[in-house]
Order: sequence, then structure tokens, then C-alpha cells
Amino acid sequence: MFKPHTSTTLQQDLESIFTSIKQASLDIYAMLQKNLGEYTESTNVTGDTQLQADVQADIILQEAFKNIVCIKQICSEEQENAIPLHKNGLYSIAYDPLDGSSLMGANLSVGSIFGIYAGDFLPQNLVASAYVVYGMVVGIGFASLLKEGVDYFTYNGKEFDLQKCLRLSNKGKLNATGGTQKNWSKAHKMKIESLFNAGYRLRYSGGMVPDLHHILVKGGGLFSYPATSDAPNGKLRMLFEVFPFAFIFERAGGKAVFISELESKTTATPLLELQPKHLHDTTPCYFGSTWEIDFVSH
Ligand code: P6P
Repeated sequence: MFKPHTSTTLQQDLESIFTSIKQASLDIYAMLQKNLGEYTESTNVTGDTQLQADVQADIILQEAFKNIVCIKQICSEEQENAIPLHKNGLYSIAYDPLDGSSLMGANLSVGSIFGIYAGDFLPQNLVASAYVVYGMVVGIGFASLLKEGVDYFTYNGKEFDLQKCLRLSNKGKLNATGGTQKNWSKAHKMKIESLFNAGYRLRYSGGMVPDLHHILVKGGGLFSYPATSDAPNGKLRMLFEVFPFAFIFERAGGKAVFISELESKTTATPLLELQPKHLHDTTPCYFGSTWEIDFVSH
């Protein structure tokens, strides 16, 4: 497995990548405030209709990364193939430039998601992840192998302030339930209902970034996007969405798993142990604090 030479190199490289993400997030936020959620005629490789904002956010991020010599290649959810940058680069960055953009028309928060892989796009190569929430302010969560917890920054009009290091408690109160409910398995439906009967609160906007950030900020809970009869491989993309947030939840002291229910036997596999076959593979996924993940894993 590829390993950067020293933690100093890794720290310096992550600082240059994180600096470019911070600046790009401000450019994307400025673009969003001008954009009214207009759709383009195009669709991305997964078949999603591309919003004008999706395309513009992707262009902003390609510009942000292209001159960083430690980056070997980038891969966007909006592009079919990876884009090579610097042949001696160490890192591959997979990103979703604007996740949840269909929510823009309702003026709900959207986000960007980044996975920074040392070597090829494989979960075991993740050395850092970041997410940006475009809400009342621009907020960025950043996690790396260099330290535990998720550093959460907000932009104050001049610079990004470190607000707090987010960590998950053992158990929470929020339940974010993805997927079309009529297409859930009986087993999944029973587990979700059991949490609600125990007093969990439904917190689900349909935007992965604000929904997962909410659980991190509140210190615990469960986000699930299960296999459903209409989407047996789930909806969320491994490289651009699932692996980066699995890394973040594990660094915050939580867990992130894939659950299979075969012949009424439930088995849970850490998401970061899955092996994608294609750049745009999706997977069912569960993210949360330890108690909730252990609960759904049986
Ligand atoms: P559903 C947004 O389109 C997205 O990719 C994620 O941000 C979000 O978690 C999920 O899809 C919502 O999907 O099927 O629950 O509307």
C-alpha cells in the first residue's frame, strides 16, 4: 500500500490541498448565491440531470486542484473518468462538487465532499476527507490520519475559524432515514421503527452533507441509506460520498458499515473494507455512533 514518506510531508501536502478547498468553497458559495437552481440539458455518468451549479462547481474545483503538484489525479462525480494532473503526485482526490443540488430550489443546504487517497482510489488509501456545508455560513469539516476527531471551521467573512473538534458520543438521538420507505426491507423497517419508538427524532433533509454534519454536531445518531427493492446497490457513491464520510465518522469515534441481510442473517462490514470495481460504484451505507451501528448490525 502506498505510504507518503513522512507525516511532515503528509501534513504539508494536506495543508496545500485544504487551503485550495477553503478558497474554492468560497468561490462556489458566491456562485450559488447567483444561481437559482437552473437545470442544464446535460446528465452525468450516473444519469443525474446536471444543474448549472453542479457543472460550475466542478469547474471551480478542477481549477483549484490543477496546479497542486502533489496531486496525481482527480475524479469528480460529474465526470466519467479521472483527470490526470501531475505524474509525480502522491494523491488521488475524489470529490462530489455539489451534493444535493436538487435541494437548491427549496433553498436548503447543499455541500461538497472530498476523499484524499494516497495512491489509487481505494478506501484503505484514504489519508484525509473533507466536507463543505453551504448553509447560513460556509462550514468545513476536515479529518485526517494525523489526528483524531473532525476539525470544524466556519468562515467569518475574513477567514476560516476553527469552531470545535467534533467527536461522537457512544449514543445519540437523531435518525436520518434515506431511501424510499415502501421499498425498504422488513428487517430495515423494523430497526428504524424501533429507534423511533425509543424516542429518536427524524432529521432528514435529503442532503447527505447537512444530514451527516447534523449528527456529528449533535454528537450521535444514525444515518442510513439501505439497499432497497428499487436500488439494491444503494444510491450513494463509494468514492465520492460514502468512503469520505466513513473515514470522517470513524475519525470522530463512530462507525460506518455495509449491512447485508441474507436468509434473515444480518452481517455488517466496515464500509472502508469494501472494494469498488468501478469509479462510480454505489453501496448501501450506515453511518453513526457506536451504539446505533451495533444495534442495526444484528
Ligand atoms: P433520497 C442527494 O441527491 C443525495 O445524493 C444525497 O445527498 C442524499 O443523502 C440522497 O441523495 C437522498 O436520496 O432518495 O433519500 O432522496
